[in-house]
Amino acid sequence: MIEDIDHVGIAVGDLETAVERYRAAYGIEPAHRETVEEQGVEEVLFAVGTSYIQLLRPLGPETPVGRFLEKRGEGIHHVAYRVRSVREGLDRLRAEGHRLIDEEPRRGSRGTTIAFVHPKAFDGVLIELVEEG
Ligand code: CMX
Ligand code: CO
Repeated sequence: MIEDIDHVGIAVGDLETAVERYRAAYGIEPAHRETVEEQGVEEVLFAVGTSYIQLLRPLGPETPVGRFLEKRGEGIHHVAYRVRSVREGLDRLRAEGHRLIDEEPRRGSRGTTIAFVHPKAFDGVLIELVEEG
């Protein structure tokens, strides 16, 4: 069901500094910037091969990334797998007995459809399913 790594989400305290660091160090330019209120983040995407690096800034302390920064500090927040259908992916994981965060597909950035799977289900890694469009 996994077609590709869509992105790796990285929680940062200072988004502009992190973006500049990536630009200067790796010689890459941001491909997309978006605020996703429903997820409580502002994100910047760098395209790398068929995937993205997603730098995440929390919109406030009481958001998933805000709580993560408070408890764990900066670092990898989640891994996103690209799938053909998020709905089919959720159905499959639910049928296999895995703990989901989102029971229904939601709207992500870039017009994608997304859903999150609980980190307790997969070895302490928060997983996001991403479907283009
Ligand atoms: N990766 C791995 N483990 C994580 C985690 C993460 N990103 N965030 C929390 N956890 C762990 C905690 O360490 C904790 O473990 P213990 O019970 O062993 O201490 C447990 O999960 C519960 O953590 P918490 O801080 O009490 O829980 P939260 O209220 O922060 O909820 C989670 C955690 C994963 C359910 C919540 O962050 C969530 O719903 N995430 C999905 C949405 C999201 O992350 N949006 C931002 C990204 C948007 C995007 O990519 O577009
Ligand atoms: Co993401």
